[in-house]
Amino acid sequence: MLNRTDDARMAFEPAFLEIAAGDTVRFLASDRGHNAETIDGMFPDAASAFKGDINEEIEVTFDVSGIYGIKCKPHFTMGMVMTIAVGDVAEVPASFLEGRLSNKARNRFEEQIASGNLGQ
Ligand SMILES: [Cu+2]
Repeated sequence: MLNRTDDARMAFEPAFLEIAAGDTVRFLASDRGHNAETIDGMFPDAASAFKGDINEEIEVTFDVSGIYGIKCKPHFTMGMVMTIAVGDVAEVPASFLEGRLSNKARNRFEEQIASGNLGQ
């Protein structure tokens, strides 16, 4: 969770992560004023939502394969989002980007999906 990366303001780094089912991700509060939480409708049905507090470093174990959209709540509309692909994600479900998203968040998700070569 960063105020600035090499090419973005208010961003997660990395913005896209591919992990195996059962892996644990630690969200680092490298800069202050950010959090990490799931976005409703953007994670597998069988998985549970999670929500870190502002400035909280959380560890999340991803047991359910699929694709997850993560946001920083205060900077969501500014596009502070990341994508985590858990297990073998052959394709991003059509519903992934169907929810209400700001243009910046949508653009970043599209970039993240493209960087992962997941197809859509
Ligand atoms: Cu933030």
